[in-house]
Amino acid sequence: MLALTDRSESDLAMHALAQFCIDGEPVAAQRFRRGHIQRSYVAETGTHRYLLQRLNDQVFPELEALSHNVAVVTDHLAGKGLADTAARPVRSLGGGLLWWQDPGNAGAGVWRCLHFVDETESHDLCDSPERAFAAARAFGEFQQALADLDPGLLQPTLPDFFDPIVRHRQLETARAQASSARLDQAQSALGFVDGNTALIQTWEQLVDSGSMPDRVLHGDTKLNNVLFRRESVEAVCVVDLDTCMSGWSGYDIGDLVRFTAASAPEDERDLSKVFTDLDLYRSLVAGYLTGARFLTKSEVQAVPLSSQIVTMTIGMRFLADFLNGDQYFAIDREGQNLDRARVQFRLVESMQERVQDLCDPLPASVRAAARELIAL
Ligand code: GN1
Ligand code: MG
Repeated sequence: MLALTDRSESDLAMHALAQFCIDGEPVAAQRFRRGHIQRSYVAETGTHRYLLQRLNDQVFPELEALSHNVAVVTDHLAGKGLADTAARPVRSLGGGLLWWQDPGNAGAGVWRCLHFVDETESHDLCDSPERAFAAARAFGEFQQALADLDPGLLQPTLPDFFDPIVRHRQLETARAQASSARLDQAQSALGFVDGNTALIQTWEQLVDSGSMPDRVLHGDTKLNNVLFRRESVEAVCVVDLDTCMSGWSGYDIGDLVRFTAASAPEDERDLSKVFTDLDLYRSLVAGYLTGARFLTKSEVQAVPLSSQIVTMTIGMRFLADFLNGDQYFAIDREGQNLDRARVQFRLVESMQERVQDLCDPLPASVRAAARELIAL
């Protein structure tokens, strides 16, 4: 028998699986490459499959708060008979917590277990307007189901996570501390941010106007956080509740547009391939408004602005991380975070080129106000 510290991480995943309320005995686990933050494994017993995640406690030092938020959200869904709207967490043995840590071996990590949703697949690129519609409706319905949940019940696990002003400030700090080699490489990306601070100010004015209520957000509405029935455009459920927190509803639709209407992968190197696809955008807006029926007029009219500001914000986060030496987002190659940032800025530019078209899919009653908002 190997000492825990000698085990490979997939053995640790199997060991961790046995600490949760599962059906059967763990028999195998293998790495499942998804996301930039947590490390995931698919682990099986003879009869069931589970998703085991080794939690990144650098990013989420408040594990109780993270677990609390997931429990509040999934319990709320279950209370409405909607437990299958999101991937279901499995409680640990004894403690009933949604995570487990070996008390005798802190180096073996902190683990979480979820039911694996069989016969599904995820997509990194959107292949049709139908898929865009289905993904957006799934996230809209998720928000709808949580619209009567008091956002104050969720803890701010990642303070200021969605705030473009704070993200801009963090980028400036990273710029001030970066090596000259990285600064040189990042020059044009930084120039884009410097030339677009008006966008951040517009967002600030909107929030200051007090018209944006606090909502429970999913907070990471990428297309690949929706599971689709295999070889179909049927959305089965949403996954990754790590960033469920209180925030501005526009964040979720904005992130959805950023990722799902993009013509190319998040880290595409050839920027000539990158643009925001307006057909996909139209389907996203239609799907989202079909699902999220609670939205006020002010929130709906902010959709085009949200799409730009969230894309800009995540671009600033990638860029800050590149300048900081890639400490936050996992990378497979040098320069990947800079490429990710450049793609986001190219997407913002592409939205700005067609800025009035972004208002067309909105209901006629808010179109004029939406145009005014982006013209600010
Ligand atoms: C991270 O790890 P993943 O892919 O679930 C990040 C999101 C970013 C996203 C960009 C906790 O999500 O905020 O939008 O990368 N999650 C966290 O792809 O920072
Ligand atoms: Mg995530």
